[in-house]
Amino acid sequence: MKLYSYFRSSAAYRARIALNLKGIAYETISIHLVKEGGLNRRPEYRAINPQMKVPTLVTPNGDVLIQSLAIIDYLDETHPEPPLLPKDPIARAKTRGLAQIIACDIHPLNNTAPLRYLKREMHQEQSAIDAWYHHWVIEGFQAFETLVRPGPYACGSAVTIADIFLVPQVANARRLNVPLDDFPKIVAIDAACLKLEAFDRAQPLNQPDAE
Ligand SMILES: N[C@@H](CCC(=O)N[C@@H](CS)C(=O)NCC(=O)O)C(=O)O
Repeated sequence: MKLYSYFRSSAAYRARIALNLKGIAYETISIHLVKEGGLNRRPEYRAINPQMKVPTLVTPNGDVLIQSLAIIDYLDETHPEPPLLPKDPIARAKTRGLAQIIACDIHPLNNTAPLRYLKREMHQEQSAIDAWYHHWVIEGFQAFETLVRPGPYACGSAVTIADIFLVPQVANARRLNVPLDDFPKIVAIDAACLKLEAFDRAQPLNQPDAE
């Protein structure tokens, strides 16, 4: 498989964790999201992923998959071990709910494209952009923190998509100096996950394109 990735992209980080958990070998193709206004905006990459975001996964058959959640679902369906969701429908829905706090309600407001728009098109000061970033992370993390009981992972003794989505968001929050003192359960889950080789190997600084 081929993964179009950028070391700092938390959405690509999710896909890297899932690939590692499943033991799937993959080639990383780095797409620099900052250099020259973002190499993801070049026509060559747009032809692969019209949304011009990472990650993009290319399967051995040449199928091109976009969106980290869809990619992770595909990996889970085609490589069922270890499962990334519990079997029980209620537990599955709760696990998906946790992952979606991050995927749907934190990350879309806070990733490169909206932050760049706030700066360039809305002419906001960096301090206002930082406040925006912190606000949405803290609001989402407050809900996540209330809903979990580390066991040691977000949904018990097995890693799930809730962990796969949480750990990259925590890395981003740390990079942007969001205080995590009010989130001891999140910090504990993050630490438990990062002890696993699959998470550690997926970390931004362990990527071939890390700067
Ligand atoms: N919902 C998408 C989000 C993908 C996304 O926003 N990726 C960011 C990096 S984390 C990106 O490629 N941004 C570049 C841009 O939009 O210009 C997913 O889960 O895959």
